[in-house]
Amino acid sequence: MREKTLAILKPDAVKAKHVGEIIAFLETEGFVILDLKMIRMEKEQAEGFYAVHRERHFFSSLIRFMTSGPVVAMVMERDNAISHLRQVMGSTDPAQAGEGSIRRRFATSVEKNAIHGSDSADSAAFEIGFLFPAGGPPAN
Ligand code: 3AN
Repeated sequence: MREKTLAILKPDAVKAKHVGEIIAFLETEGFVILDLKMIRMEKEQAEGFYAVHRERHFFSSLIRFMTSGPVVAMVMERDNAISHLRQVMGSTDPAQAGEGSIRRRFATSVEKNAIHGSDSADSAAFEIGFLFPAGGPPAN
């Protein structure tokens, strides 16, 4: 099924200059980039985005990390985009992430794990609307 998902290249990936390599890899995996922007998340924005994790022990650290530098947010489309992105990202913990996965290659810890990807259709709809409320660039 053709679907959309939301990816964020996190502050660690941007700082390490892995943006180009990660995007090139995602394109070779068949993802089409529909919208993309670099932003520095505000604290309130990051808290809203990660609201489902509010009660987790790592929440305040996660918010501090996600607001520590610019990130690249992207809306991407592909067949089974949500599950395929999760597959090519690899596990949250880079030590558990599969060979060749983005996190295995670029993450340095469970927190500084290079990329975020929506984990369900509901999260994808929420996250795309949250970061791209205007609904995408004009067609030409
Ligand atoms: P994923 O990003 O693989 O969906 P989640 O949704 O469990 O993982 O966690 C969201 C984010 O919170 C992760 N990408 C990571 O940056 C951070 N995180 C998750 N677990 C931990 C942890 N145990 N310690 C620190 N940060 C964590």
